[in-house]
Amino acid sequence: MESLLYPCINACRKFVSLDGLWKMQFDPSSCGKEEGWVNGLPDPFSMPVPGTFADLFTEKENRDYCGDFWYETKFFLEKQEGKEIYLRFGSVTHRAEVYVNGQYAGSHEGGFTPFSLNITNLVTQDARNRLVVKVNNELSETSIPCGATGMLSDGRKIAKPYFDFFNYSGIQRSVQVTYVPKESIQDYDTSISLNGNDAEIAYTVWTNGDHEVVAEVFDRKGNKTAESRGKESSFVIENVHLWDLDDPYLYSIVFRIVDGDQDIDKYPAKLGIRTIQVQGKKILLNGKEIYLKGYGKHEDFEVIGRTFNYSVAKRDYALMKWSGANCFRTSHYPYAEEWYQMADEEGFLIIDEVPAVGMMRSLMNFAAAGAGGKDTRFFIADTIPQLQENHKQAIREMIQRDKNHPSVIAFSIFNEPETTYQEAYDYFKPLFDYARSLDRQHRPLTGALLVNSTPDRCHCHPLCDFISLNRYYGWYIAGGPDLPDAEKAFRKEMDAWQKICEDKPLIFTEFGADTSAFEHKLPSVMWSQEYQNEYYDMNFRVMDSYDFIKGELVWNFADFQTTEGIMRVNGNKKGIFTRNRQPKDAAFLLKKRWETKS
Ligand code: CKU
Repeated sequence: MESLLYPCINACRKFVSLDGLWKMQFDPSSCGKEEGWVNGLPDPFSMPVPGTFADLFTEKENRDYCGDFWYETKFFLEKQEGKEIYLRFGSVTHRAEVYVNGQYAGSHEGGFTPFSLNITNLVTQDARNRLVVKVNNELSETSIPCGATGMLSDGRKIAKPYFDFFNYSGIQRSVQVTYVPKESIQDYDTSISLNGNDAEIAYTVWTNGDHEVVAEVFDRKGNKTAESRGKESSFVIENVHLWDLDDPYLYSIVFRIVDGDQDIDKYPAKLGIRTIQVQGKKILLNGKEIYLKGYGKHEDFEVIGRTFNYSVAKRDYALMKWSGANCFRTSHYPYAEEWYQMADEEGFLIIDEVPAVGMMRSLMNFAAAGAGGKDTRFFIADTIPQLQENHKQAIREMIQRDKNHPSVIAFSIFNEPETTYQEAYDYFKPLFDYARSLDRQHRPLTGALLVNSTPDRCHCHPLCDFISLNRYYGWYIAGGPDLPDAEKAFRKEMDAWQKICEDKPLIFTEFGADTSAFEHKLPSVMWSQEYQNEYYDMNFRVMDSYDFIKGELVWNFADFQTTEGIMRVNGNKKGIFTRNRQPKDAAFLLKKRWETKS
Protein backbone atom coordinates (compact mmCIF):
# COMPACT_ATOMS: atom_id res chain seq x y z
CA MET A 1 0.00 0.00 0.00
CA GLU A 2 1.24 3.48 -0.87
CA SER A 3 0.97 5.67 2.23
CA LEU A 4 -0.83 8.97 1.67
CA LEU A 5 -0.55 10.06 5.31
CA TYR A 6 0.05 13.78 5.73
CA PRO A 7 3.71 14.37 6.65
CA CYS A 8 4.67 15.07 10.24
CA ILE A 9 7.79 15.64 12.34
CA ASN A 10 8.52 13.77 15.58
CA ALA A 11 11.19 11.52 17.07
CA CYS A 12 10.55 8.87 14.37
CA ARG A 13 9.59 10.89 11.30
CA LYS A 14 10.79 13.97 9.58
CA PHE A 15 10.09 15.94 6.46
CA VAL A 16 11.80 18.72 4.58
CA SER A 17 9.73 21.06 2.44
CA LEU A 18 10.86 21.50 -1.16
CA ASP A 19 8.50 24.45 -1.68
CA GLY A 20 10.17 27.44 -3.24
CA LEU A 21 11.29 28.75 -6.57
CA TRP A 22 11.91 25.89 -9.01
CA LYS A 23 12.84 25.91 -12.69
CA MET A 24 10.29 25.21 -15.38
CA GLN A 25 10.25 24.75 -19.14
CA PHE A 26 7.49 24.09 -21.67
CA ASP A 27 8.00 21.16 -24.01
CA PRO A 28 5.48 21.69 -26.81
CA SER A 29 7.04 19.10 -29.13
CA SER A 30 7.50 16.51 -26.34
CA CYS A 31 11.19 16.18 -27.08
CA GLY A 32 12.35 16.57 -23.47
CA LYS A 33 12.90 12.93 -22.73
CA GLU A 34 14.86 12.22 -25.91
CA GLU A 35 16.96 15.29 -25.32
CA GLY A 36 17.87 14.26 -21.80
CA TRP A 37 15.90 16.82 -19.82
CA VAL A 38 15.67 14.27 -17.02
CA ASN A 39 19.25 15.34 -16.28
CA GLY A 40 18.45 19.05 -16.23
CA LEU A 41 16.39 21.57 -18.20
CA PRO A 42 18.27 23.29 -21.03
CA ASP A 43 16.53 26.68 -21.06
CA PRO A 44 14.31 27.12 -18.02
CA PHE A 45 12.55 30.05 -16.39
CA SER A 46 11.75 30.24 -12.69
CA MET A 47 8.40 29.11 -11.28
CA PRO A 48 6.98 28.93 -7.75
CA VAL A 49 6.13 25.54 -6.29
CA PRO A 50 3.44 25.12 -5.19
CA GLY A 51 1.90 27.20 -7.93
CA THR A 52 -0.51 27.33 -10.80
CA PHE A 53 1.53 28.66 -13.71
CA ALA A 54 -1.28 30.12 -15.83
CA ASP A 55 -1.94 33.54 -14.31
CA LEU A 56 1.69 34.36 -13.59
CA PHE A 57 2.44 35.04 -17.26
CA THR A 58 1.76 38.10 -19.36
CA GLU A 59 1.71 36.11 -22.63
CA LYS A 60 -1.54 34.48 -23.60
CA GLU A 61 0.07 31.41 -25.19
CA ASN A 62 1.85 30.74 -21.90
CA ARG A 63 -1.28 31.14 -19.79
CA ASP A 64 -3.15 28.75 -22.06
CA TYR A 65 -0.24 26.33 -22.51
CA CYS A 66 -1.34 22.75 -22.98
CA GLY A 67 0.95 19.73 -23.33
CA ASP A 68 4.13 18.56 -21.60
CA PHE A 69 6.05 20.85 -19.28
CA TRP A 70 8.94 20.17 -16.93
CA TYR A 71 10.05 21.29 -13.49
CA GLU A 72 13.46 21.00 -11.87
CA THR A 73 14.90 21.67 -8.44
CA LYS A 74 17.93 20.59 -6.43
CA PHE A 75 17.88 19.72 -2.78
CA PHE A 76 20.43 18.78 -0.19
CA LEU A 77 19.62 15.51 1.50
CA GLU A 78 20.75 15.13 5.05
CA LYS A 79 21.90 11.66 6.07
CA GLN A 80 19.38 9.77 8.20
CA GLU A 81 20.32 6.27 9.36
CA GLY A 82 17.73 3.56 9.00
CA LYS A 83 15.06 5.62 7.27
CA GLU A 84 13.19 5.18 4.02
CA ILE A 85 13.11 8.36 1.98
CA TYR A 86 10.05 9.42 0.03
CA LEU A 87 9.07 12.28 -2.19
CA ARG A 88 5.51 13.41 -1.51
CA PHE A 89 3.52 15.58 -3.89
CA GLY A 90 0.22 17.08 -2.65
CA SER A 91 -0.95 17.06 -6.25
CA VAL A 92 0.41 17.47 -9.76
CA THR A 93 -2.19 18.41 -12.38
CA HIS A 94 -3.00 16.28 -14.29
CA ARG A 95 -0.18 13.72 -14.50
CA ALA A 96 3.46 13.45 -13.51
CA GLU A 97 6.60 11.45 -14.20
CA VAL A 98 9.30 11.92 -11.58
CA TYR A 99 13.08 11.57 -12.01
CA VAL A 100 15.67 11.75 -9.26
CA ASN A 101 19.30 12.19 -10.31
CA GLY A 102 18.27 11.25 -13.83
CA GLN A 103 16.60 8.01 -12.79
CA TYR A 104 12.91 7.25 -13.07
CA ALA A 105 11.22 7.32 -9.64
CA GLY A 106 7.56 6.83 -10.55
CA SER A 107 4.50 8.41 -12.07
CA HIS A 108 0.98 9.42 -11.14
CA GLU A 109 -2.26 9.99 -13.01
CA GLY A 110 -4.84 12.44 -11.65
CA GLY A 111 -4.32 16.04 -10.66
CA PHE A 112 -6.04 16.40 -7.30
CA THR A 113 -4.73 13.73 -4.95
CA PRO A 114 -1.31 13.15 -3.38
CA PHE A 115 1.27 10.54 -4.23
CA SER A 116 4.41 9.42 -2.56
CA LEU A 117 7.43 7.73 -4.18
CA ASN A 118 10.17 5.80 -2.43
CA ILE A 119 13.45 7.36 -3.57
CA THR A 120 15.78 5.75 -1.00
CA ASN A 121 17.81 3.97 -3.65
CA LEU A 122 17.93 6.91 -6.04
CA VAL A 123 19.36 9.58 -3.77
CA THR A 124 22.81 10.40 -2.50
CA GLN A 125 22.75 11.24 1.20
CA ASP A 126 24.73 14.19 2.52
CA ALA A 127 24.78 15.63 -0.99
CA ARG A 128 22.72 17.65 -3.42
CA ASN A 129 20.21 15.75 -5.53
CA ARG A 130 18.42 16.73 -8.70
CA LEU A 131 14.65 16.35 -8.96
CA VAL A 132 12.99 16.65 -12.36
CA VAL A 133 9.25 16.28 -12.93
CA LYS A 134 7.63 15.93 -16.31
CA VAL A 135 4.05 17.16 -16.12
CA ASN A 136 1.24 16.99 -18.64
CA ASN A 137 -2.07 18.87 -18.48
CA GLU A 138 -3.90 17.49 -21.51
CA LEU A 139 -7.54 16.50 -21.18
CA SER A 140 -9.20 13.55 -22.83
CA GLU A 141 -12.25 11.36 -22.46
CA THR A 142 -10.25 9.03 -20.24
CA SER A 143 -8.91 11.76 -17.95
CA ILE A 144 -10.64 12.73 -14.72
CA PRO A 145 -11.89 15.48 -15.28
CA CYS A 146 -12.96 14.86 -18.89
CA GLY A 147 -12.29 17.02 -21.88
CA ALA A 148 -10.44 17.08 -25.17
CA THR A 149 -7.21 18.50 -26.48
CA GLY A 150 -7.54 20.65 -29.57
CA MET A 151 -4.87 21.77 -32.01
CA LEU A 152 -4.54 25.30 -33.36
CA SER A 153 -3.44 25.84 -36.96
CA ASP A 154 0.04 26.80 -35.74
CA GLY A 155 0.35 23.36 -34.14
CA ARG A 156 -0.18 24.45 -30.53
CA LYS A 157 -2.31 22.27 -28.31
CA ILE A 158 -5.23 23.82 -26.52
CA ALA A 159 -7.30 22.46 -23.62
CA LYS A 160 -10.97 21.90 -24.37
CA PRO A 161 -12.49 21.19 -20.98
CA TYR A 162 -15.93 19.59 -20.85
CA PHE A 163 -16.34 21.54 -17.62
CA ASP A 164 -16.84 25.10 -16.48
CA PHE A 165 -13.58 25.95 -14.74
CA PHE A 166 -10.17 26.94 -16.03
CA ASN A 167 -7.82 24.03 -16.62
CA TYR A 168 -5.37 25.33 -14.01
CA SER A 169 -2.34 23.09 -13.77
CA GLY A 170 1.19 22.57 -12.54
CA ILE A 171 2.62 21.42 -9.21
CA GLN A 172 -0.22 23.12 -7.37
CA ARG A 173 0.32 21.73 -3.87
CA SER A 174 3.33 21.35 -1.58
CA VAL A 175 6.19 18.91 -2.14
CA GLN A 176 8.20 17.31 0.65
CA VAL A 177 10.99 14.85 1.16
CA THR A 178 9.83 12.62 3.99
CA TYR A 179 11.93 10.32 6.18
CA VAL A 180 10.00 7.38 7.55
CA PRO A 181 11.23 4.41 9.60
CA LYS A 182 11.74 1.17 7.64
CA GLU A 183 8.95 -0.41 9.61
CA SER A 184 6.27 2.21 9.52
CA ILE A 185 2.62 3.11 9.83
CA GLN A 186 1.09 3.23 6.36
CA ASP A 187 -2.46 4.21 7.13
CA TYR A 188 -5.27 3.93 9.66
CA ASP A 189 -9.02 4.20 9.78
CA THR A 190 -11.66 4.38 12.46
CA SER A 191 -15.33 3.72 12.93
CA ILE A 192 -17.45 5.29 15.61
CA SER A 193 -20.52 4.11 17.48
CA LEU A 194 -22.24 6.10 20.18
CA ASN A 195 -23.83 4.49 23.17
CA GLY A 196 -25.41 6.98 25.54
CA ASN A 197 -22.61 9.21 26.77
CA ASP A 198 -19.89 6.84 25.59
CA ALA A 199 -18.27 6.26 22.23
CA GLU A 200 -16.72 3.07 20.98
CA ILE A 201 -13.99 3.64 18.43
CA ALA A 202 -12.79 0.68 16.41
CA TYR A 203 -9.62 1.18 14.43
CA THR A 204 -7.29 -0.55 12.01
CA VAL A 205 -3.67 0.42 11.54
CA TRP A 206 -1.76 -0.80 8.51
CA THR A 207 1.99 -1.24 8.91
CA ASN A 208 4.64 -2.96 6.81
CA GLY A 209 5.99 -5.07 9.69
CA ASP A 210 5.06 -7.43 12.48
CA HIS A 211 5.71 -5.40 15.60
CA GLU A 212 2.91 -4.51 17.91
CA VAL A 213 0.86 -1.34 17.56
CA VAL A 214 -0.34 0.86 20.43
CA ALA A 215 -3.05 3.51 20.11
CA GLU A 216 -3.43 6.26 22.68
CA VAL A 217 -6.02 9.01 22.86
CA PHE A 218 -5.57 12.33 24.63
CA ASP A 219 -8.13 15.02 25.34
CA ARG A 220 -7.55 18.68 24.56
CA LYS A 221 -5.80 19.21 27.87
CA GLY A 222 -3.38 16.41 27.12
CA ASN A 223 -4.87 13.86 29.55
CA LYS A 224 -4.81 10.28 28.36
CA THR A 225 -8.41 9.21 27.75
CA ALA A 226 -8.05 5.77 26.20
CA GLU A 227 -5.46 3.25 25.13
CA SER A 228 -5.49 0.04 23.17
CA ARG A 229 -3.05 -2.46 21.72
CA GLY A 230 -3.17 -4.23 18.37
CA LYS A 231 -3.41 -3.35 14.71
CA GLU A 232 -7.12 -3.97 14.78
CA SER A 233 -8.75 -3.10 18.01
CA SER A 234 -11.13 -0.73 19.74
CA PHE A 235 -11.47 1.46 22.79
CA VAL A 236 -14.25 3.20 24.65
CA ILE A 237 -14.26 6.86 25.60
CA GLU A 238 -16.62 7.47 28.46
CA ASN A 239 -18.50 10.75 28.69
CA VAL A 240 -17.29 11.52 25.23
CA HIS A 241 -16.92 15.08 24.03
CA LEU A 242 -18.40 14.91 20.53
CA TRP A 243 -17.24 16.83 17.48
CA ASP A 244 -20.11 19.10 16.45
CA LEU A 245 -20.73 22.24 14.41
CA ASP A 246 -20.83 24.64 17.33
CA ASP A 247 -18.17 22.78 19.30
CA PRO A 248 -15.68 21.04 16.98
CA TYR A 249 -13.86 19.22 19.74
CA LEU A 250 -10.83 17.26 18.62
CA TYR A 251 -9.01 14.62 20.61
CA SER A 252 -5.48 13.61 19.65
CA ILE A 253 -4.76 10.04 18.71
CA VAL A 254 -1.25 8.67 18.52
CA PHE A 255 -0.40 5.37 16.91
CA ARG A 256 2.93 3.79 17.74
CA ILE A 257 4.74 0.72 16.51
CA VAL A 258 6.58 -0.55 19.56
CA ASP A 259 9.42 -2.92 20.33
CA GLY A 260 9.36 -3.27 24.11
CA ASP A 261 9.52 0.27 25.38
CA GLN A 262 11.12 1.59 22.17
CA ASP A 263 9.07 3.42 19.54
CA ILE A 264 9.81 2.14 16.04
CA ASP A 265 7.34 4.58 14.48
CA LYS A 266 4.85 7.09 15.77
CA TYR A 267 2.05 8.89 13.92
CA PRO A 268 -0.11 11.55 15.62
CA ALA A 269 -3.48 12.69 14.29
CA LYS A 270 -6.63 14.52 15.32
CA LEU A 271 -9.69 12.52 16.23
CA GLY A 272 -13.13 14.11 15.93
CA ILE A 273 -15.83 11.84 17.27
CA ARG A 274 -19.14 12.17 15.48
CA THR A 275 -21.58 10.03 13.56
CA ILE A 276 -23.22 10.77 10.25
CA GLN A 277 -26.22 8.87 8.96
CA VAL A 278 -29.08 9.08 6.54
CA GLN A 279 -32.26 7.84 8.13
CA GLY A 280 -35.47 8.01 6.15
CA LYS A 281 -35.79 11.58 4.93
CA LYS A 282 -33.28 12.89 7.45
CA ILE A 283 -29.55 13.55 7.55
CA LEU A 284 -28.32 13.02 11.11
CA LEU A 285 -25.14 14.37 12.70
CA ASN A 286 -24.60 12.72 16.09
CA GLY A 287 -28.15 11.41 15.84
CA LYS A 288 -29.62 14.91 15.45
CA GLU A 289 -31.17 16.17 12.24
CA ILE A 290 -29.15 18.74 10.28
CA TYR A 291 -29.98 20.97 7.36
CA LEU A 292 -27.04 21.69 5.05
CA LYS A 293 -26.52 25.37 4.24
CA GLY A 294 -23.65 26.61 2.18
CA TYR A 295 -21.82 26.58 -1.07
CA GLY A 296 -20.34 24.82 -4.00
CA LYS A 297 -16.81 26.20 -4.18
CA HIS A 298 -13.69 26.15 -6.28
CA GLU A 299 -10.04 26.37 -5.37
CA ASP A 300 -9.65 29.60 -7.28
CA PHE A 301 -8.14 32.98 -6.59
CA GLU A 302 -6.54 35.89 -8.43
CA VAL A 303 -2.93 35.29 -9.53
CA ILE A 304 -2.46 32.02 -7.62
CA GLY A 305 -5.12 30.10 -9.55
CA ARG A 306 -5.63 26.79 -7.78
CA THR A 307 -2.63 27.00 -5.44
CA PHE A 308 -3.54 26.41 -1.81
CA ASN A 309 -3.10 29.51 0.33
CA TYR A 310 -3.86 29.56 4.06
CA SER A 311 -4.95 33.20 4.07
CA VAL A 312 -7.46 32.74 1.25
CA ALA A 313 -8.81 29.61 2.92
CA LYS A 314 -9.08 31.38 6.28
CA ARG A 315 -10.96 34.25 4.65
CA ASP A 316 -13.28 31.78 2.91
CA TYR A 317 -14.12 30.04 6.18
CA ALA A 318 -14.68 33.44 7.84
CA LEU A 319 -17.09 34.48 5.08
CA MET A 320 -18.89 31.16 5.02
CA LYS A 321 -19.42 31.30 8.77
CA TRP A 322 -20.44 34.97 8.66
CA SER A 323 -23.15 34.02 6.17
CA GLY A 324 -24.49 31.34 8.51
CA ALA A 325 -23.34 28.43 6.33
CA ASN A 326 -22.33 25.04 7.74
CA CYS A 327 -21.26 23.06 4.66
CA PHE A 328 -19.54 23.17 1.29
CA ARG A 329 -18.98 20.76 -1.58
CA THR A 330 -15.46 20.44 -2.97
CA SER A 331 -16.80 20.91 -6.48
CA HIS A 332 -15.39 19.51 -8.69
CA TYR A 333 -12.30 17.75 -7.26
CA PRO A 334 -10.72 16.95 -3.89
CA TYR A 335 -9.18 20.14 -2.48
CA ALA A 336 -5.80 20.56 -0.79
CA GLU A 337 -5.62 18.58 2.46
CA GLU A 338 -5.35 21.75 4.55
CA TRP A 339 -8.97 22.64 3.65
CA TYR A 340 -10.16 19.53 5.50
CA GLN A 341 -7.85 20.07 8.47
CA MET A 342 -9.27 23.57 8.79
CA ALA A 343 -12.86 22.33 8.50
CA ASP A 344 -12.16 19.86 11.32
CA GLU A 345 -10.94 22.75 13.46
CA GLU A 346 -13.60 25.26 12.38
CA GLY A 347 -16.58 22.92 12.69
CA PHE A 348 -17.61 22.82 9.05
CA LEU A 349 -19.10 20.01 6.96
CA ILE A 350 -17.68 18.90 3.63
CA ILE A 351 -19.14 16.92 0.77
CA ASP A 352 -15.97 15.59 -0.80
CA GLU A 353 -16.16 15.24 -4.58
CA VAL A 354 -14.06 13.17 -6.95
CA PRO A 355 -13.01 14.98 -10.19
CA ALA A 356 -15.60 13.11 -12.25
CA VAL A 357 -16.91 16.08 -14.15
CA GLY A 358 -17.51 16.51 -17.86
CA MET A 359 -19.03 13.12 -18.59
CA MET A 360 -20.99 14.70 -21.37
CA ARG A 361 -19.90 15.50 -24.87
CA SER A 362 -19.11 19.19 -24.33
CA LEU A 363 -19.05 21.97 -21.77
CA MET A 364 -22.32 23.64 -22.51
CA ASN A 365 -24.13 20.45 -23.35
CA PHE A 366 -26.05 20.64 -20.11
CA ALA A 367 -28.02 23.56 -21.58
CA ALA A 368 -28.76 21.59 -24.74
CA ALA A 369 -29.60 18.51 -22.72
CA GLY A 370 -32.13 20.47 -20.68
CA ALA A 371 -33.92 21.50 -23.82
CA GLY A 372 -34.27 17.83 -24.77
CA GLY A 373 -33.85 16.25 -28.15
CA LYS A 374 -30.08 15.85 -28.18
CA ASP A 375 -28.53 12.42 -27.81
CA THR A 376 -26.39 13.04 -24.76
CA ARG A 377 -25.04 9.51 -24.35
CA PHE A 378 -21.53 9.33 -23.01
CA PHE A 379 -20.91 5.88 -21.56
CA ILE A 380 -20.82 3.97 -24.82
CA ALA A 381 -17.38 4.73 -26.26
CA ASP A 382 -14.52 2.22 -26.20
CA THR A 383 -12.61 4.64 -23.95
CA ILE A 384 -15.02 3.96 -21.07
CA PRO A 385 -13.12 1.07 -19.40
CA GLN A 386 -10.00 3.24 -19.11
CA LEU A 387 -12.06 6.18 -17.83
CA GLN A 388 -13.63 3.92 -15.26
CA GLU A 389 -10.18 2.72 -14.13
CA ASN A 390 -9.01 6.32 -13.63
CA HIS A 391 -12.25 7.20 -11.90
CA LYS A 392 -11.81 4.23 -9.57
CA GLN A 393 -8.28 5.29 -8.74
CA ALA A 394 -9.45 8.86 -8.00
CA ILE A 395 -12.14 7.49 -5.66
CA ARG A 396 -9.61 5.25 -3.91
CA GLU A 397 -7.14 8.09 -3.40
CA MET A 398 -9.80 10.56 -2.22
CA ILE A 399 -11.24 8.16 0.34
CA GLN A 400 -7.83 6.92 1.47
CA ARG A 401 -6.70 10.52 1.98
CA ASP A 402 -9.85 12.00 3.56
CA LYS A 403 -11.58 9.21 5.45
CA ASN A 404 -10.37 10.26 8.90
CA HIS A 405 -11.71 13.81 8.82
CA PRO A 406 -14.81 14.38 10.96
CA SER A 407 -15.70 17.29 8.66
CA VAL A 408 -16.16 14.96 5.68
CA ILE A 409 -19.79 13.82 5.88
CA ALA A 410 -20.33 12.45 2.37
CA PHE A 411 -18.50 11.51 -0.80
CA SER A 412 -19.75 12.67 -4.17
CA ILE A 413 -18.92 10.22 -6.93
CA PHE A 414 -19.89 12.36 -9.91
CA ASN A 415 -20.92 15.80 -11.09
CA GLU A 416 -23.54 15.96 -13.82
CA PRO A 417 -22.80 12.96 -15.94
CA GLU A 418 -25.21 11.74 -18.56
CA THR A 419 -27.58 9.51 -16.55
CA THR A 420 -30.56 9.00 -18.78
CA TYR A 421 -29.43 5.70 -20.29
CA GLN A 422 -28.86 2.31 -18.70
CA GLU A 423 -25.13 2.47 -19.64
CA ALA A 424 -24.68 5.24 -17.08
CA TYR A 425 -25.98 3.00 -14.31
CA ASP A 426 -23.75 0.15 -15.51
CA TYR A 427 -20.77 2.49 -15.40
CA PHE A 428 -21.49 3.95 -11.94
CA LYS A 429 -22.81 0.93 -10.06
CA PRO A 430 -19.37 -0.71 -9.59
CA LEU A 431 -17.88 2.65 -8.62
CA PHE A 432 -20.46 3.22 -5.89
CA ASP A 433 -19.95 -0.36 -4.66
CA TYR A 434 -16.22 0.24 -4.61
CA ALA A 435 -16.54 3.53 -2.70
CA ARG A 436 -18.80 1.83 -0.15
CA SER A 437 -16.23 -0.91 0.36
CA LEU A 438 -13.51 1.66 1.11
CA ASP A 439 -15.20 3.83 3.72
CA ARG A 440 -15.39 2.18 7.08
CA GLN A 441 -17.50 5.05 8.42
CA HIS A 442 -20.19 4.24 5.83
CA ARG A 443 -20.65 7.88 4.95
CA PRO A 444 -23.51 8.56 2.59
CA LEU A 445 -22.63 8.59 -1.09
CA THR A 446 -24.13 10.94 -3.60
CA GLY A 447 -23.52 12.59 -6.96
CA ALA A 448 -24.72 15.88 -8.40
CA LEU A 449 -27.45 15.44 -11.00
CA LEU A 450 -27.84 17.57 -14.08
CA VAL A 451 -31.05 19.20 -15.25
CA ASN A 452 -31.90 16.39 -17.69
CA SER A 453 -31.58 13.81 -14.87
CA THR A 454 -35.26 14.10 -14.05
CA PRO A 455 -36.98 11.57 -11.76
CA ASP A 456 -38.52 9.71 -14.68
CA ARG A 457 -35.35 9.59 -16.81
CA CYS A 458 -32.42 9.38 -14.39
CA HIS A 459 -30.94 5.89 -13.94
CA CYS A 460 -28.41 6.86 -11.28
CA HIS A 461 -30.30 8.43 -8.38
CA PRO A 462 -31.06 5.00 -6.88
CA LEU A 463 -27.31 4.68 -6.25
CA CYS A 464 -27.31 7.77 -4.01
CA ASP A 465 -27.99 7.75 -0.27
CA PHE A 466 -29.24 11.27 -0.62
CA ILE A 467 -30.09 12.87 -3.93
CA SER A 468 -28.17 15.95 -5.03
CA LEU A 469 -29.60 18.23 -7.69
CA ASN A 470 -27.99 21.01 -9.71
CA ARG A 471 -30.91 23.14 -10.89
CA TYR A 472 -31.11 26.49 -12.64
CA TYR A 473 -34.81 27.39 -12.82
CA GLY A 474 -34.77 31.12 -13.39
CA TRP A 475 -31.33 31.13 -15.00
CA TYR A 476 -30.70 28.57 -17.74
CA ILE A 477 -34.39 27.76 -17.72
CA ALA A 478 -37.01 30.53 -17.86
CA GLY A 479 -34.90 33.46 -16.70
CA GLY A 480 -35.74 37.16 -16.41
CA PRO A 481 -39.37 37.95 -17.21
CA ASP A 482 -40.14 34.21 -17.29
CA LEU A 483 -39.29 33.77 -13.60
CA PRO A 484 -42.94 33.01 -12.62
CA ASP A 485 -42.92 30.16 -15.14
CA ALA A 486 -39.58 28.97 -13.77
CA GLU A 487 -41.22 28.63 -10.38
CA LYS A 488 -44.07 26.57 -11.84
CA ALA A 489 -41.69 24.28 -13.73
CA PHE A 490 -39.51 23.91 -10.63
CA ARG A 491 -42.49 22.94 -8.48
CA LYS A 492 -43.60 20.44 -11.09
CA GLU A 493 -40.22 18.72 -11.01
CA MET A 494 -40.11 18.75 -7.22
CA ASP A 495 -43.59 17.18 -7.05
CA ALA A 496 -42.17 14.29 -9.05
CA TRP A 497 -39.09 13.93 -6.79
CA GLN A 498 -41.36 13.97 -3.75
CA LYS A 499 -42.75 10.60 -4.76
CA ILE A 500 -39.24 9.14 -5.03
CA CYS A 501 -38.07 10.81 -1.84
CA GLU A 502 -40.58 9.28 0.51
CA ASP A 503 -37.66 7.61 2.19
CA LYS A 504 -34.63 9.59 0.99
CA PRO A 505 -33.39 13.13 1.56
CA LEU A 506 -32.62 15.46 -1.30
CA ILE A 507 -30.30 18.45 -1.29
CA PHE A 508 -29.41 21.08 -3.84
CA THR A 509 -25.74 21.04 -4.76
CA GLU A 510 -26.09 23.91 -7.23
CA PHE A 511 -28.49 26.72 -8.01
CA GLY A 512 -27.49 30.22 -8.92
CA ALA A 513 -27.50 33.14 -11.31
CA ASP A 514 -24.61 34.99 -12.94
CA THR A 515 -24.39 38.44 -11.39
CA SER A 516 -22.13 41.36 -12.09
CA ALA A 517 -20.89 43.04 -8.94
CA PHE A 518 -21.19 46.33 -10.84
CA GLU A 519 -24.75 45.99 -12.14
CA HIS A 520 -27.82 47.40 -10.37
CA LYS A 521 -31.24 47.80 -11.94
CA LEU A 522 -34.78 48.46 -10.77
CA PRO A 523 -36.79 46.65 -11.89
CA SER A 524 -34.24 43.90 -12.15
CA VAL A 525 -32.63 42.40 -15.24
CA MET A 526 -30.66 39.20 -15.44
CA TRP A 527 -27.03 39.77 -14.36
CA SER A 528 -28.03 42.53 -11.92
CA GLN A 529 -27.66 42.13 -8.17
CA GLU A 530 -31.39 42.68 -7.79
CA TYR A 531 -32.06 39.71 -10.07
CA GLN A 532 -29.73 37.44 -8.10
CA ASN A 533 -31.79 38.25 -4.99
CA GLU A 534 -35.11 37.63 -6.77
CA TYR A 535 -33.77 34.39 -8.17
CA TYR A 536 -32.82 33.18 -4.70
CA ASP A 537 -36.11 34.36 -3.17
CA MET A 538 -38.02 32.29 -5.71
CA ASN A 539 -35.80 29.24 -5.27
CA PHE A 540 -36.04 29.35 -1.49
CA ARG A 541 -39.82 29.73 -1.67
CA VAL A 542 -40.00 26.49 -3.63
CA MET A 543 -37.49 24.65 -1.43
CA ASP A 544 -39.33 25.63 1.73
CA SER A 545 -42.50 23.92 0.46
CA TYR A 546 -41.01 20.41 0.51
CA ASP A 547 -40.05 18.57 3.67
CA PHE A 548 -37.69 16.10 1.97
CA ILE A 549 -35.28 18.89 1.01
CA LYS A 550 -32.49 18.76 3.54
CA GLY A 551 -29.91 21.12 2.19
CA GLU A 552 -29.11 24.03 -0.09
CA LEU A 553 -25.61 24.64 -1.40
CA VAL A 554 -25.71 27.65 -3.68
CA TRP A 555 -23.59 28.03 -6.81
CA ASN A 556 -21.04 29.48 -6.26
CA PHE A 557 -19.27 30.78 -3.19
CA ALA A 558 -17.24 33.23 -5.28
CA ASP A 559 -16.78 34.25 -8.91
CA PHE A 560 -14.21 31.99 -10.54
CA GLN A 561 -12.11 31.66 -13.66
CA THR A 562 -13.30 29.58 -16.59
CA THR A 563 -12.22 29.04 -20.17
CA GLU A 564 -13.02 31.95 -22.47
CA GLY A 565 -16.33 31.83 -24.30
CA ILE A 566 -19.58 33.57 -25.12
CA MET A 567 -21.27 32.27 -21.97
CA ARG A 568 -18.70 33.72 -19.57
CA VAL A 569 -17.47 37.25 -18.89
CA ASN A 570 -13.89 36.68 -17.72
CA GLY A 571 -15.17 33.72 -15.73
CA ASN A 572 -18.30 32.51 -14.05
CA LYS A 573 -20.03 35.28 -12.12
CA LYS A 574 -22.46 33.26 -10.03
CA GLY A 575 -20.47 34.05 -6.90
CA ILE A 576 -22.17 35.27 -3.77
CA PHE A 577 -18.81 36.91 -3.22
CA THR A 578 -16.59 38.49 -5.83
CA ARG A 579 -13.38 36.75 -6.78
CA ASN A 580 -11.51 38.90 -4.26
CA ARG A 581 -13.94 37.85 -1.53
CA GLN A 582 -16.22 40.86 -1.08
CA PRO A 583 -19.99 40.40 -0.77
CA LYS A 584 -22.56 40.95 -3.48
CA ASP A 585 -26.03 41.93 -2.23
CA ALA A 586 -27.14 38.29 -2.19
CA ALA A 587 -24.64 37.56 0.59
CA PHE A 588 -26.84 39.53 2.99
CA LEU A 589 -29.95 37.70 1.81
CA LEU A 590 -28.30 34.36 2.51
CA LYS A 591 -27.01 35.53 5.87
CA LYS A 592 -30.49 36.59 6.92
CA ARG A 593 -31.94 33.24 5.87
CA TRP A 594 -29.22 30.94 7.14
CA GLU A 595 -28.80 32.53 10.53
CA THR A 596 -32.24 31.25 11.44
CA LYS A 597 -32.82 28.33 9.05
CA SER A 598 -32.44 24.89 10.57
C1 CKU B 1 -22.49 25.66 -13.44
C2 CKU B 1 -26.35 21.97 -14.94
C3 CKU B 1 -25.42 22.85 -14.35
C4 CKU B 1 -23.95 22.52 -14.42
N1 CKU B 1 -23.17 23.32 -13.50
C5 CKU B 1 -21.79 22.88 -13.41
C6 CKU B 1 -20.86 23.92 -12.87
O1 CKU B 1 -19.52 23.51 -12.95
C7 CKU B 1 -21.06 25.22 -13.64
O2 CKU B 1 -20.16 26.20 -13.24
C8 CKU B 1 -23.40 24.64 -13.97
C9 CKU B 1 -22.77 26.98 -14.15
O3 CKU B 1 -23.19 26.95 -15.30
O4 CKU B 1 -22.58 28.04 -13.56
